[in-house]
Amino acid sequence: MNPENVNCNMLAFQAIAWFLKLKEMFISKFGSPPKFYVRAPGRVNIIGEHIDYCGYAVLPMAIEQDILAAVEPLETQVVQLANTNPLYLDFTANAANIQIEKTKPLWHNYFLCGLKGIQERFNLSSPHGMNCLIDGTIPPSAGLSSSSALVCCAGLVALNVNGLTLSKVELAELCAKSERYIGTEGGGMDQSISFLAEEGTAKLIEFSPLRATDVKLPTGAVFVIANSCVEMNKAATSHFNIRVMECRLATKLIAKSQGQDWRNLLKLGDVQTKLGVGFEEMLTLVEKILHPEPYSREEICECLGISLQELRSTILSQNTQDVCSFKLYQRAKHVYSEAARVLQFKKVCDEAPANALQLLGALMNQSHASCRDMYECSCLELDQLVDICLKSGAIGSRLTGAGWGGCTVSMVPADKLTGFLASVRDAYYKTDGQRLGLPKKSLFATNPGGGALVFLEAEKM
Ligand code: ADP
Ligand code: NG1
Repeated sequence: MNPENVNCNMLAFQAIAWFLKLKEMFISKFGSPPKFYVRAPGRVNIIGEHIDYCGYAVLPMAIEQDILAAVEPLETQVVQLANTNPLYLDFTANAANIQIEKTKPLWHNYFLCGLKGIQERFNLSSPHGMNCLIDGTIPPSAGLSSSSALVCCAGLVALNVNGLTLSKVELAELCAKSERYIGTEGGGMDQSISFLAEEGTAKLIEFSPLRATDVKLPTGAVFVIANSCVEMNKAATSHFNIRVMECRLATKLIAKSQGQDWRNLLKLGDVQTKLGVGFEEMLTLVEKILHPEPYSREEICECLGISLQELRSTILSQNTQDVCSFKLYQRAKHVYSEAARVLQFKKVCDEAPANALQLLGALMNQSHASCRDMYECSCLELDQLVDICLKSGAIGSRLTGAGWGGCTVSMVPADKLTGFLASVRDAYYKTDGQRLGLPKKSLFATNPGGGALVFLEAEKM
């Protein structure tokens, strides 16, 4: 038996032990065994940050860490939710009357988003209830999409509890839409990769229509995730939605200046499509039309010829109603340059030239600089961690996910991995008492994992 087989068997053994533990917990909680299980993975975005909601392609891969649900459908409409993590308290709801809390949402609200999405899609008047126990290994609020994995898991649970079917693409679109019930105006990358991922390959995810294309990552390099240990909950703050609104406003100002139907355009990608020009032309337009100084609400209203009341009611989201100034130039510069970098990254992966690692690393580094300086979605700890990763041997390193905390992703030559991990551990984790216990879970190499799955009690082993 070669070491690879031993590793495989170890993993299978760990998975079986994990399921047995979950099943035992389920029985002690609900008094009967689960009928089926659902898993939905988290993801790491390799490049393409904060551009999915502008309509542009992104390049993520699923990770091994996931959200797992053990489920027993009920004939009644009672939904009983429990979690293996005692920090996430039990919750009971009526499937026919789902209420989602938006400000500082508790965990069960993400689950309810998935349920509500399925119910609305099929217009279910008497949806089935369920007993459901959730377990999760994705670090929360760390930019690895724990919230979307939970929403996707819930969507797939609700689909099966009600005996319905949908394609993976339909599920991804539905879950992207339903996560917005929580209040964040995300773009769909996380839910798409959670459903469309395939083991062994990263994906280029394109929108409208949604599609996923394999991207063969370069041989000779390993992608390493490092958690800055700074948590950032998107739904509990307005940072994320402010960026979405800034992009929306930039879209409208650029569109209006070009004589386009600005009232019906929401995404920076839409205005580019309308104008039919390339990224360079869009960047030149940004220079020409927008100014680097922040825009006040009054100036925006004047440019668009609308009242403050109209700005608030027709353009701004609920949690950005009182924002007074918006940076449009910087955000648009980031979006158009980042969207171009994603396509360049894919091209280098496809063509695999001799200097592929250098080219890809440079794109990742440019992406981080743009997130930090133009999009302002980094933070001190993330910048410090990126620096440490580069000094420890990474060829490219950047924040991944929404930012303002969370994780970095670094591309490291395979033969330097051991030294890299030791060096980052010493420089970032061992220097801080609070991070000291975390390096094992917070610093790890990752491979492209598979997408969401349902398996019946009898199939799981
Ligand atoms: P992320 O970047 O990981 O998606 P968010 O801040 O958007 O971060 O969402 C994190 C929230 O998702 C947590 O506060 C919690 O409510 C929910 N969540 C994450 N993991 C779990 C889990 N294992 N069980 C229950 N809820 C979870
Ligand atoms: P995370 O990292 O899961 O908070 C968020 C959005 C994505 C995308 C990224 C930034 C949601 C559910 N997810 O991801 O759509 O915009 O930020 O690239 O809103």
